[in-house]
Order: sequence, then C-alpha cells, then structure tokens
Amino acid sequence: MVGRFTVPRISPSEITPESVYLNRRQLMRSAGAVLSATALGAASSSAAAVTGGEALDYASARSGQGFSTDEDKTPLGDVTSYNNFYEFGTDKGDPVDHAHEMTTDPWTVEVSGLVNKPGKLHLEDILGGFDLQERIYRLRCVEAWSMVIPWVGFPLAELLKRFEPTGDARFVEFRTLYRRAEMRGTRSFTSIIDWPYREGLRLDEAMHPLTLMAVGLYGKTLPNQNGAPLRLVVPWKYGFKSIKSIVGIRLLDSQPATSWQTLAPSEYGFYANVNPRVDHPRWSQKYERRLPNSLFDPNRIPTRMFNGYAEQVAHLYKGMDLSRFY
Ligand SMILES: Nc1nc2c(c(=O)[nH]1)N[C@H]1C(S)=C(S)[C@@H](COP(=O)(O)O)O[C@H]1N2
Ligand SMILES: [Mo]
Repeated sequence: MVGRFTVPRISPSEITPESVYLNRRQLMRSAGAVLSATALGAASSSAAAVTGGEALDYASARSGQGFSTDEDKTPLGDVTSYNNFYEFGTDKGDPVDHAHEMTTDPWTVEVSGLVNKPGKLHLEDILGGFDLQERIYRLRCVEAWSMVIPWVGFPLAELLKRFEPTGDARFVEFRTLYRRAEMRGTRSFTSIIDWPYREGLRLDEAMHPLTLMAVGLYGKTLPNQNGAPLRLVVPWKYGFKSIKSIVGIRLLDSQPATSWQTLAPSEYGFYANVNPRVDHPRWSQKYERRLPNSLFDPNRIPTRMFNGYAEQVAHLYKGMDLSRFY
C-alpha cells in the first residue's frame, strides 16, 4: 500500500537499452560531465581469478565521471572496519572480525517474480557479463554518520533488463544470504531482525542510473564486511537500503515488506530518502559525522536533501509528501 501517491508504471518497452541510455545522458547533462565510453575488457578476463579466490583488480574499470563526487574519499581502513552488517553482530567492529566466516564462492543470485525470463546468475556471469565502472558516492547512514566510497559496479538496470520485467512489475525485492552456520549475528539470541535481511525499491528507483550493483571498492573485490560478492548501493537513500551479499531479487506488483520497516515502522520507512527536514525519532538528520573523524575533530557537516543527489532524483518523488513517505 502506498497511499495517495500513485506509483508510476513502467512498461517493458520503456525498459530498453535506449531509455536507460537516454536517462544516462540526462543525468550527465545535469552533472555537466561526460562519461568516458571506453569499454572494459578486464572484468571478463579476470572473472576466473575470483573463483580461484584471488582478489580481483579492477584498476581498469572505466570511471563513471558524471556520477562521481570529488569530495575527499573516506580511507579504505575506515570503509572496511566501521560497518553495519547485523548478520555478523551489531557492533561496528563485528563485521570486520567475523564476516570472513561467510563463504562467497560459489555464489548464485536468483531473479524471480514478474519477469519474462526468470533465472539464475552465477558470480562468474556477473563479473564477466557487465561493464564495470567506478562510482565515487556518498553513503549516509540513518545513524547520522557518512562516508565517501569509491565503488566498482554496474547499474542495476542492466541486470534487471536481462530478465525482462513484465508490465505488472512495480517493485523490486532484494534478499541477503541467510546461512546461520557462517553468520554468528543471526544465531545470537539478541538478534532482532527476522532473517534473511530484505530490502526493496520501486521499479523506477531500481532503474535509475545512479542505482548501482557493487562488486568492488577501492579498485578491488568487495571485502566480505562490505557485502561481498555483490551488494546494492542507492546513494540518495539511508544506508540500510543498500543491502549486502544479495542472493535473491524478486519483481513484484506491490510494495514488499523490508527488514527495518517491519521492525520499527515509525522509525524506518520504505522510501528512506536522505532528508535533513525529517528527523528520525532518536537522531536529528540535519547534520552528519563524515568519516574519518575523531573526538577532537568531529567533522560535522550539514546533510543535504537526497544526500546531494536531488538534481538527479527529486523528480521521482514529485507530488509525494516526504514527511509521510519517509
Ligand atoms: N544484509 C545487510 N545489509 C546491510 C546491513 C545489514 O545489517 N545487513 N546494514 C545496512 C546499513 S544500516 C548500512 S549503513 C550499510 C553499511 O554499508 P558499509 O558497511 O559497506 O559501509 O549497509 C546496509 N546493508
Ligand atoms: Mo545504516
């Protein structure tokens, strides 16, 4: 149920390479930058390396210039040691200590629901089958801290198109791996989430050119604590929407239940767009703590509407009351 707001319908004919290309051109025009059209060859040739357990080198991923911020990047050490990944515990340091217990090879993502061609993708297909780009995005957690992370990935739209969403598809649901033996946080009696972790997007949000499937960061394979081998990155929404270690993607005609919204609907909405004007009951959202920071240098900066991506995404929410659809 989405109340008064009418969810835009996207017909399959609109989900064509051409429309994605046009969206991309619009985005680049608004960002005033030109995306390099250099094709990437390295991804497919190095796919074998991942099955061998070696760290991939994505140094040759073309840069998604029109999509990237030039703000100072958060150092790799902070990006990989200050994490939220409740499957491994609730402390920020738990994922770096325990996420290595998760095996990510082999890895399969099942795409189902309202698609003409349901099926499975293996990690090799993903790494070899998409043109990888570097995107330097801001990540804003609802807990009022933020980072700037250089991701390596590809637009989610390119993956969805291959499975051909039907005309009835209006939402996308994502599901994280749930493997109790390898995820100590899911075995904990203090665990509050009804596993597996689930998230969702409206189909037009999922098809937006900023919405990324990340397979790496800082030019290398995604560390387990950051959601290996592939995770969603939706930079204009609070971090909890950017679901990690995805094994299932389902196209639906109605809004899916998501983990945090189910747990505390008054605190976490389905949309979860970064919005300094709508406070969380426990955290003001007007400012954020940009990592790295310290007690003496809190690095507190104002939070921007849609996390600074308003120009690209505000049109998606035209006519919606964002204090109601938080
Ligand atoms: N499966 C899963 N995905 C998740 C989470 C989680 O606990 N489990 N935490 C979310 C939250 S709250 C944030 S802020 C980001 C953090 O991503 P990072 O650790 O790579 O910075 O991951 C999101 N994705
Ligand atoms: Mo978060």
